[in-house]
Amino acid sequence: MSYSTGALENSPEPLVFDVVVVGAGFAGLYMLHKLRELGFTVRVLEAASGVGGTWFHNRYPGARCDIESLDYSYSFSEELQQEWSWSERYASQPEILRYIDHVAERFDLLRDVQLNTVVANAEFEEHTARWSVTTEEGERYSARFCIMATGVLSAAQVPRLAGLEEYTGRWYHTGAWPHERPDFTGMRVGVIGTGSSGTQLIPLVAQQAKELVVFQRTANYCMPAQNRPLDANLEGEWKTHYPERRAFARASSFGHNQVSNDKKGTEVSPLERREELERRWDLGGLYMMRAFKDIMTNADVNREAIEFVHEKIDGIVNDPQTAEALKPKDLFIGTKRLCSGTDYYETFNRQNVRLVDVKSDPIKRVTPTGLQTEGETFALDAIIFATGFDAMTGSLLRINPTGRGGVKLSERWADGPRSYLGLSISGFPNMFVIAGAGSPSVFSNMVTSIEQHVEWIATCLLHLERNGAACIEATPEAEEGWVQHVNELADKTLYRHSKNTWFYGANTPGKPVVFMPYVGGVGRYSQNISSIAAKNYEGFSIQERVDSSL
Ligand code: NA7
Repeated sequence: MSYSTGALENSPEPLVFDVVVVGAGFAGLYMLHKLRELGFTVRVLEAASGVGGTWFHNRYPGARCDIESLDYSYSFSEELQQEWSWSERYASQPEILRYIDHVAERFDLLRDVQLNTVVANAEFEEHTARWSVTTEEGERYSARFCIMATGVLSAAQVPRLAGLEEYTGRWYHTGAWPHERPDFTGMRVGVIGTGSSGTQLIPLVAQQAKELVVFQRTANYCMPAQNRPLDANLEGEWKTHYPERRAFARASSFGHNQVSNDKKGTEVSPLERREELERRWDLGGLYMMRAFKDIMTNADVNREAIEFVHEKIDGIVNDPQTAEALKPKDLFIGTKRLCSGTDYYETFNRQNVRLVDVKSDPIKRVTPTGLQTEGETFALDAIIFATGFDAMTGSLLRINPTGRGGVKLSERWADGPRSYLGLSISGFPNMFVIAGAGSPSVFSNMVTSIEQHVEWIATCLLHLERNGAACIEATPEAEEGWVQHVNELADKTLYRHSKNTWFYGANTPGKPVVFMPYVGGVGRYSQNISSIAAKNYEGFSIQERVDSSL
């Protein structure tokens, strides 16, 4: 292995590493740990002033994971999982960030993480077969491998609303929330967006604000999270059986231990279906997605779940007109990311909360003192954009790496993201993407999928080193085959009927509408990538090293 040492920090020469990792969230930190263990020199470049990625930035009130905390945690260290205790069934953002900070400290990761460093450019130099990475400050890095741990929900999107520059109140985006927590007490607040972030935030802001106006374009299904303090017996049981629990998650469809019903909705009686839906509502959060084996493939079964949730909304929300507006229309349940919240629908019974349907009365502009729809003007002291992200590809395209032949990723992806296994892109040798488009990613427990990718990439890099290889690159044919496979799987589901979602990139103006995640399941995906590695990296071309000094 060529152990290159970093050059002096102030040198005009590029700093030299085996690997540059972009991003210090769950993915980048574990990648660093794993590669360092194997003897590679690594530098992690992170734009933020702290580690944590998505969990560093999404500090809005109510921000919480929708996967149970015992599952949503690293499995790579038995000591770590034994010593850490979660306080709630679903961890809040501050607790997850404390956990990530703890991991960074415990494994002495920070010494190889460079914070406050925005990557401006990443370019593959064909003559050296190395990546040249440049930061906004003009620092240069040279590395054999460039690993993009840039996150899938990291590129926050504020809609381009006329008049926003002249707005005299305070405005925020949930995905770039300030560290000093804003206090909305006594204020008139507008929230735009009713996805996962909006539905988590709205009940808490409603408790503070004098008036809260929720601007809803598309109603979404919000399941009660049924969050509660973590049961000590449950934690004990998990800690005794962590290896089995983790193995189960890795072989499962979604990368966690949530129990899926292996019966199809069509196999059971209407009464049993109703009981199962009720049970899933009580289990809370994403459990509804696993109510029946065919809930995401059979329209009738899905519709029954929709009717069930509509009835729940009617039962909770006092004002029939508001209840009606909160019911998603023409949207199969789960095809837009299901929300998991606490007291979301109940919040609309408060006297200080009003729902405005901006599909029928669209937002026209921001005024200096509030917001104007086609039909009404709202005075607002603060506006919160819970308007989501340029998901899955946004953070990578903002860097817009350059591959072979000077081709930019934005050119390569002009018709939508294409990759082999969601890990590698043809024409971009020695570059890997963690949890990228084309992998289970957002359709899974992200930590499970991240660990799977990190371990696969680490094994691959070791393989290349041991075999004296200079470059690995997905072949165009393998990439084409994988893209087709990802699309074929998605086309068998109800997702194809709801293309107006971030899964398809439809929430980002100008983005090609292409289904991005792999829906085949974490276990199946894992078998795929392992067998590809075992077959000497089938679908990749591996080039010998010509000059051993490279
Ligand atoms: P989402 O799920 O993309 O939700 C964004 C919301 O903002 C959604 O309701 C959008 O309505 C709405 N939106 C976006 N732009 C506008 C404009 N211009 N006007 C009105 N409403 C708008 O983002 P989240 O942050 O809530 O969640 C992202 C993921 O993070 C989530 O799925 C979890 O995996 C964690 P639309 O539906 O587009 O009509």
